[in-house]
Amino acid sequence: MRMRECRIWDRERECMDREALRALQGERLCQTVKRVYDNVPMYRKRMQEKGILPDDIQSVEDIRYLPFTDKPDLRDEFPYGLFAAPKHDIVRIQGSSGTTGMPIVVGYTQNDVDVWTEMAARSLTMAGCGVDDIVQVCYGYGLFTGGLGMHQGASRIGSMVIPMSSGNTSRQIDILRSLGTTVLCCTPSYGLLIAETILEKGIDPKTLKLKAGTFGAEPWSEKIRERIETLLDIDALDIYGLTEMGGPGVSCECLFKQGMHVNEDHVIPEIIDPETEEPLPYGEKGELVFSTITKEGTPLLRYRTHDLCRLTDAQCECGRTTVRMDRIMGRTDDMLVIRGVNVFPSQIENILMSIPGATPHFLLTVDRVGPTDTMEIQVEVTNEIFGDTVASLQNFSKVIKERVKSTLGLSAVIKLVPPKSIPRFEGKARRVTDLRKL
Ligand code: DLL
Repeated sequence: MRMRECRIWDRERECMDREALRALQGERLCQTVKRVYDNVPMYRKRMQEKGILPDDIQSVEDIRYLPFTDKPDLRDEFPYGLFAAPKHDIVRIQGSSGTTGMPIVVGYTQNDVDVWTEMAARSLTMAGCGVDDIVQVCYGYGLFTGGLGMHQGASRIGSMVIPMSSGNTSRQIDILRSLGTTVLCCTPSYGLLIAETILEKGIDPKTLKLKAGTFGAEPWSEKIRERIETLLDIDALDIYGLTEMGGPGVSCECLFKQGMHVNEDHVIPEIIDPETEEPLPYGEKGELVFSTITKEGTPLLRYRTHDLCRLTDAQCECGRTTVRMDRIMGRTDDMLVIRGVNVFPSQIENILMSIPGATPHFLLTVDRVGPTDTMEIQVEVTNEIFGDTVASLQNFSKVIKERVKSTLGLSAVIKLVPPKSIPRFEGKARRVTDLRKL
């Protein structure tokens, strides 16, 4: 840590006595269970199938009796099936990729937006952010929660916000220099690209005002942290979140960098064995599961994130009492995070199936060139397409490229390959090669 004051946004909540916190969680969990039982047919049915009534849930320990929720549930109930508040109380929709082409969406009441804003404000405060800071938000603004989430959090603190959104690195750097940005918010790979471009441009980082960055939305490593911190002379902190839980700020690192503090007064984290679904004790690696306990719009019980992680309740030196989570160690499913965008191989299959002449046989190679993720898709095409002129083939790959771009928001190199050239799999198809070394 660069000898800076360790600020806390909401001392009363973030440093709460753990017994009192457990009691508060229990109370809020009971309210949430009642809310979903009364308002969400899927939860009522699942609880009835398990033979549980809302009154059977009395404390946070009883969470283990509740049913799980998973991404396909959000897709099956798309768009409004899981809403637990009347539509006229919903003031915001955010969303992300589902496992097929269909996005998942969650609804926020004004209170949900406020809670999410508080969580982001807490996170930025962990990075030392205050009213005098200038926060450059280079996450995308839109259905993705990164841009708006960090924007709202910084505004709540009273910092000066620069809503840059992602892309156009040269312009990002011009703004960062000329406006004197002190806190950067983006994916770690974009943070690294900005840092390396600053160096390439011959700018001395010491002449910049930057002091910290909160980087998240994709996995990264201590090596990348060290590189960003060294190149920019800042504190680089990990921030975690997911659309289904509200967005960025579900947890974030403080300046001690010993894991991300989970905002346990709003979500209850659990680690389960992904196979047996049994809860695991603190310290053991397993799948991270969250229950929302203050959400009104789309409350979710025991949501399986498919992120592999570990929790600890050891006291942190910063004074916060909340449970901390390790860096995300991998996934239990095939979801990839490419340039901060969640990508399921099944989405690519769906795209290809929708283009006559393309087949569902493809191989996806993800790599990292410098700090930037690259994506190449080899697509097997039919005889008719493959026998066509070079110009037609170029045109055909352009169609696929554009469809990938418009569906995933990502550019890919498309390589067309002859019929039957891509291996067929008898077991689980292995369509993805991830060459990135984090
Ligand atoms: O990525 C929200 C976010 C925005 C978090 C900005 C942090 C900063 P989704 O698009 O729904 O939401 O993706 C959620 O991204 O389940 C993880 O697999 C991955 N992820 C998010 N943060 C981290 C992180 C946003 N710090 C999915 N480390 C999650 C590793 C992360 N993976």
